[in-house]
Amino acid sequence: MTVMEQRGAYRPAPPPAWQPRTDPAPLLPDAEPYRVLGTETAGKADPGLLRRLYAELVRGRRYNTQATALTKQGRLAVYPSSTGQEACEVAAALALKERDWLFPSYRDTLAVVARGLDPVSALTLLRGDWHTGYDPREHRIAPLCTPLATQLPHAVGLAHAARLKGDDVVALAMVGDGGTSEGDFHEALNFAAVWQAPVVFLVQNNGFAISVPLAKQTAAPSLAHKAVGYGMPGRLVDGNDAVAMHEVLSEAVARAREGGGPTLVEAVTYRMEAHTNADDATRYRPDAEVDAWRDHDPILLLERELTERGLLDDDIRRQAAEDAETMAADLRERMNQDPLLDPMDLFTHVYAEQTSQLREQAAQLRAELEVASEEADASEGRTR
Ligand SMILES: Cc1ncc(C[n+]2csc(CCOP(=O)(O)OP(=O)(O)O)c2C)c(N)n1
Ligand SMILES: [Mg+2]
Repeated sequence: MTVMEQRGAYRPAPPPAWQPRTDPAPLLPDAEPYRVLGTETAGKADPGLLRRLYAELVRGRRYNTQATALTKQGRLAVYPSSTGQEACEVAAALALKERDWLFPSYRDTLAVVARGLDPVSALTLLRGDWHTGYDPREHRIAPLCTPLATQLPHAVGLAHAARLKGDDVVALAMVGDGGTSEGDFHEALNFAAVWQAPVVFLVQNNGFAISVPLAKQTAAPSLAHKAVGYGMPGRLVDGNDAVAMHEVLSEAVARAREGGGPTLVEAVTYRMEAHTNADDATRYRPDAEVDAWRDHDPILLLERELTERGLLDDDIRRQAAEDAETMAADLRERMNQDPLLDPMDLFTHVYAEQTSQLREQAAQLRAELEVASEEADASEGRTR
């Protein structure tokens, strides 16, 4: 008799009264994105924080326009602008303490700069260099990650390890709406919840994964709802409301630090520019949709609040604009210098010990570089 023929062998015993393992109700996100700006609670926000956020948003926007200009001048290979998403970027950086870790995606240059990294170093990878441009350990910022969502399990691993060692460290990992369809997203959230790791997952739902709109990405009620399936709280926030973002992320970081486990935060925002300078967004979305979001611009929302409370005068505006301009001028100037790159570095850190294939490829490149340099010498009349 086969196993399948043993009828009854697989028949489950009558179930005991079933109970959910966790009450899902407290994990559910709000029905509407959480907002502070434009509501009564905004009046309670600390003026110092509002001004700090304002200065950072203005600086961030200027960084985006400057970096985009550098792509046109051939100084940057590619730039994924976060214009329109500055509130998410800045809030992510400000919610963390120095000892915490940030795990950014390729779109999160602003978060990295707002955390204090040199604006030029933050562009090293996008400039076409092989390495990340900074020491992740020194700054506690993982490399800007191009493969979607692979930074998420790394963040969980780091946070879990820190907890095992007794280090009071939280990891905040950033990912896009498209990235939530990756297996790595699932694995990271599952491990984080099972281990109660001190991690905050920030999904910036900017409406698109290149040309794919959210409706074609998921049938979930919201991306924040996905949290419930893993057993962690989901928070739905207006991603253009810098104060709401700062509050929700700070709360999630504090909860993680106190041993309360991970949180999934979905920031509802909009990608105002194309996916990168190499993309033409007019081919897949109407201008009217983009224009509708201009009234909900993160800088505009904050300016309204500051003005209403008498916290924004011409001097403060001018000062923020001037600081942003100084940063942009410095970025422009330093990015206009040719970087000193040794193409042979490509092979240096791939493996601790080079494989025979790598040695072969390195030898081939060395020979090609030698020929190129001889030809350059010959054409300029130099003798060797
Ligand atoms: C594993 C993997 N698959 C595919 C890609 C190609 N790719 C680069 S960006 C992108 C869209 C990602 O969209 P989203 O996660 O919403 O982030 P956004 O660009 O909107 O910030 C895709 C599919 C990739 N980088 N990595
Ligand atoms: Mg997206």
